[in-house]
Amino acid sequence: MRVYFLTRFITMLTLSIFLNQSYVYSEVNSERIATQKLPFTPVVTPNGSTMPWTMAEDGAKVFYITVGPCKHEIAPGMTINAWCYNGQTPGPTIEAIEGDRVRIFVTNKLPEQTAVHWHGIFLPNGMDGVSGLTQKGIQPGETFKYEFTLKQHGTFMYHSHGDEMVQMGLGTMGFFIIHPKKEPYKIDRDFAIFLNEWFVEPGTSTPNPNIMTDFNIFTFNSRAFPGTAPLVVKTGDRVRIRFGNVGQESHPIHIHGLNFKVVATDGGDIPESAQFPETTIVVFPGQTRTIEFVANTPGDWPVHCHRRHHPMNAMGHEVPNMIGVNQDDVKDNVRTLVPGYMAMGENGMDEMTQMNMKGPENTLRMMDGQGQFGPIGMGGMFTILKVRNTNEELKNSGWYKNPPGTVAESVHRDGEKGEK
Ligand SMILES: [Cu+2]
Repeated sequence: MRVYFLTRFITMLTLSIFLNQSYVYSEVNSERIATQKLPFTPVVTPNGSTMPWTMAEDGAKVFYITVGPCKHEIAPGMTINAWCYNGQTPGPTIEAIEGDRVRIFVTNKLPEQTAVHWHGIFLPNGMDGVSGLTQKGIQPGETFKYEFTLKQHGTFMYHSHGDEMVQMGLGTMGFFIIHPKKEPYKIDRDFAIFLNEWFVEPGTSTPNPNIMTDFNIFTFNSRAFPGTAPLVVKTGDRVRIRFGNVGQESHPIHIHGLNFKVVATDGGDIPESAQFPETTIVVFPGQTRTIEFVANTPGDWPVHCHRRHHPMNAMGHEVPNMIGVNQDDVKDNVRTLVPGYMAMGENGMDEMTQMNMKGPENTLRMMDGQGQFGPIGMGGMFTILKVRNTNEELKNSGWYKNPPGTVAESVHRDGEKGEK
């Protein structure tokens, strides 16, 4: 039976205001959003959106995907020419329920052929979305129909399978989440985060997909800090985060202040007896990893990739190592040619953050973001898990108000406070 409720839309709208995210329903207007009484907690794709669907007469859930070029903001101050699903990278998250029949129309507005692969999903071979092998390529201007019944649950992905280097390298990826018919336990907050890396020559705006190893922009849902939306949860919430990766690199994602369990991969659920506590989960290309934890301790906790260059923005790879090198003489000599020249890197790169140095056009500073105690000195794959005690605090998700006496501070060596 067809059931249309506005609840889902209102929930998404509330969440979007809550997390300062924009939800774009490009193909279907809000009155046509088809929802049903949800047997699950809806997934939030920070900085992204959920794909709307309609129900066909025969009960199939119908989704429309248009793949084509789009402008995408990595963070304020940097916009790239990407290839997107429904105008977004990652594409809107598809959510369905085990047992659903899905019918997905894919229209190609790229300048070359494509196909969409449904990563990890059990389906008839001809629906697998590999151009040339399992279907004809979708030519520019053509629309193809995919249709299959969902026989499993978990965190899966959709991405192009045809000129992958260019198409995925420019952003064609998205989550395909299948909820079980009945959740074994309630999850309070459910987030989905795509990991990716790009190479954008400083001063330009089109990612270079030919790059094999030397990337310079690292993103959560195609956004770099300080452009990443925070994950806002309430103390005691049972939180799920789903990570996906179809990039070139592996990303060890670390969360401060808590430990979590890896509960599922794109291969299925991990039995409870095989789960173990972790603080970092490595997500390799072609994998999804789903973690769960209870947010026990209020605060502003970093969530970031632990590769040292990945919570950073564009940096020059030809920067010489000047750590510990006295550059006073160099500085004076260069100043005769370039007035006001400053020698950098002698004491680390943090001074770049402190001095608010400006780089080339359309290029993010290497590290950025201002916290309540000063510059945060991060970029790239970095966001903040904001755990709050009360609904009031959740609404005004500013900086965490630390209880008096619980913040590290400057003291005398003998332990007394004050000027040293
Ligand atoms: Cu990384």
